[in-house]
Amino acid sequence: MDSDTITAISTPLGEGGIGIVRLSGKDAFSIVKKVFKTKNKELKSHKLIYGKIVNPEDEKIVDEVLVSFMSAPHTYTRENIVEINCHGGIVPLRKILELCLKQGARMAERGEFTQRAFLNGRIDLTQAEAVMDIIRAKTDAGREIAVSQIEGKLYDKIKDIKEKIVGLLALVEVNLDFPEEDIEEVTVEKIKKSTKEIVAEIEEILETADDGIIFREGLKTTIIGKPNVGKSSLLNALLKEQRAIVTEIPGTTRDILEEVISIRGVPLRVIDTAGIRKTKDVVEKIGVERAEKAVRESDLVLFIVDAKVGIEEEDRTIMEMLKNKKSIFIINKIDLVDSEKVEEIIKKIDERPVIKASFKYGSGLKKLEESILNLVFKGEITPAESILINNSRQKGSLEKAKKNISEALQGIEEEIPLDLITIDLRRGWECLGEITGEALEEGILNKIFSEFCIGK
Ligand SMILES: Nc1nc2c(ncn2[C@@H]2O[C@H](COP(=O)(O)OP(=O)(O)OP(=O)(O)O)[C@@H](O)[C@H]2O)c(=O)[nH]1
Ligand SMILES: [Mg+2]
Repeated sequence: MDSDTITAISTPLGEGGIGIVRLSGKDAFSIVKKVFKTKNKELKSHKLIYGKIVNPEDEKIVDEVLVSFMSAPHTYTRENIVEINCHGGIVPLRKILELCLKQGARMAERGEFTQRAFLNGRIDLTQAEAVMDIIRAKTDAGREIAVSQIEGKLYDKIKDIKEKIVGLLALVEVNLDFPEEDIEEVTVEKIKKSTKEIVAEIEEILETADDGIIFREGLKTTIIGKPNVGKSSLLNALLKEQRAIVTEIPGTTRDILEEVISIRGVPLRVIDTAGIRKTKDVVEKIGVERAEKAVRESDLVLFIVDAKVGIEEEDRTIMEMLKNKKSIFIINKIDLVDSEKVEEIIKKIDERPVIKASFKYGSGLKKLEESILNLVFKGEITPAESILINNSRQKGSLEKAKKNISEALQGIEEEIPLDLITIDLRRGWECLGEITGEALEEGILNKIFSEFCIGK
């Protein structure tokens, strides 16, 4: 356990009513006492105390503040914590941070406060990850899943499965110690049954994992098409604001533009791209390359053609790009043509959902939203309360656990000696420990926490 005292500015840098400098560690109190002047005789724990931060070198007042001293262990990190509430400007915050550093604190790494909460055993890794998920939640459903993880819903479930595996291992031991015929038959049946149950329980959690990941990370959705078909008009219509520049000049959008929207609580990271065409213009060319890259990396593609122009050479190239992608085909500007022309275009495309739209006038949006949800959730959005897992790391470890325990099950069915089966069971147990963080190496843990924000 690190015993030094860390500090950081915990509020976003910018102008705000209040800004907070936070410290955690055994010297947090003594460091702040050197720079904090108050008329209060007693610095009661978990109370806000009014006073001033004063530079000990020149006795000048830095800012008027409210300070809370929080004694271990009932704190976020389980260490002594001090939070200095000053005025929310970059200069006072930096000055106070600097004073704390001069008095012996060390600059905190990203996520280091939460990492200490984890290392000191106050929370497990799923709860630590959920802290960041709340901060970064894109929709209310995403927040709800994170809150249930902070409450320990996933942790409890994993702990429960791990205990069942321990029970299983004990059963196997009994069988190995008393190998008389009759006991063996009974216990082998029992072992088989509970191994099956464990695999089923893991499968059940995995079922909603992909939906959980979408709620946390957002569905990466790229709008693509030739220049001038109405891509930016679609982005604006989804956002209900004039975010992207729309003009009648083909090649208006030069770079990719990303915005988050929510469709019935499902966050979509919608990317507007430069129109795909062969071009000699250097800037536009880079834009086209970025558009192609965005398509490769996206979960869903919205492919637009102009009803008046129909399908051309470039559209076929795009369709080729979309072969193994979830995509929706959109015929836009239907206000400019008659329905026969639209039907003609539909005949020329392969199967995929088709939407007829006129984004300039807001029509086709409802159908498009439905079509997106159908494609991603097969019609039914998983309710947030039934989702336990919401990130790829957790999913990966759970899949490994499932694989090991399924191998154990197969071994039992093939009547492989039971002592060999315990190896797979133990491995499965370890994979579950990766989810809660007990069985992870320091390097991996550091990497996870380095993705947190500063001051958390
Ligand atoms: N009539 C009609 N015009 C539309 C519709 N949607 C977009 N437009 C017009 O088509 C032109 C191009 O629209 P944009 O949204 O800028 O098209 P884009 O695909 O983003 O174009 P680039 O950025 O150049 O690739 C603008 O003049 C829009 O007003 C529509 O549904 N009907
Ligand atoms: Mg555009």
